[in-house]
Amino acid sequence: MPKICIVIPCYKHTDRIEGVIKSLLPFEFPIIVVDDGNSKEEALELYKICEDLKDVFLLHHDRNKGKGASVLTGLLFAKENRFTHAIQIDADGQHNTEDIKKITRLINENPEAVISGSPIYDENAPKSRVIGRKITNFFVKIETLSDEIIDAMIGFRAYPVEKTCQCAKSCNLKFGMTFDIEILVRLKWAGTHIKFFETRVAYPKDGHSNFRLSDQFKISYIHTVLCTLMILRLPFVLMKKLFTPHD
Ligand SMILES: Nc1nc2c(ncn2[C@@H]2O[C@H](COP(=O)(O)OP(=O)(O)OP(=O)(O)O)[C@@H](O)[C@H]2O)c(=O)[nH]1
Ligand SMILES: [Mg+2]
Repeated sequence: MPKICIVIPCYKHTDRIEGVIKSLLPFEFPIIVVDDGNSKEEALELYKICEDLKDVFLLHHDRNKGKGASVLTGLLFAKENRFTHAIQIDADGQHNTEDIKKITRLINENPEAVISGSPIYDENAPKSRVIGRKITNFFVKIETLSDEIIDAMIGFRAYPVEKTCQCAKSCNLKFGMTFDIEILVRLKWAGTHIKFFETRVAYPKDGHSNFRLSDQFKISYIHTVLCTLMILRLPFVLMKKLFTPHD
């Protein structure tokens, strides 16, 4: 029986996270909020939001470490507390929390898999981000030699905790905005299946994004690394394909 929790990385989204947490409470999953080195005022705000809520845990980074590091802090806490699955969701209210029901069903049906959103954007989604995602998803198909991964960037997904912590530990992962892409590719390389569900992603006009142009460069770098590793892995992948008996 899966034991599920929710992980919310939070940096500069204290104005939005309360609504996200409130909409998640009815699902009765413990919620782990990671304060990623926010300012004192924002950290205090987060503390006030979380303090009286049952089963809401607030973890701190003493400095800003990046989205991936925040997710991993949440995952390690989930592991220590024997959760089998952690649902990652952004703090900025862009994701449709109602879809937690779909995720829960998919976790129960596929306990070994990663369950990931396949985004349906609203009309406000910046063109640059939509195109950037398409490029990333194209490279991910090459890196994994598969079309199983429909979207590698969404921050709304469920991880099998043990396997994901092990995968993150065994490779020298980057922990910023490239984490979502890299962990998915590496989990796929490790033989993990990834199941997708369609989910709306909203871009409210007054929303705040931490995504910077520098993140786009870091994403290009991570694809260079992953493509190179793919080429190095290629002989082993082909050998495995050749020598695995088919029925
Ligand atoms: N960018 C960024 N986000 C962080 C960091 N630490 C935690 N986060 C959280 O990671 C999530 C994603 O951040 P966003 O800035 O919304 O990035 P995004 O959703 O990929 O980008 P948009 O599609 O433009 O919203 C949010 O919950 C942030 O609060 C950090 O150092 N940088
Ligand atoms: Mg966002």
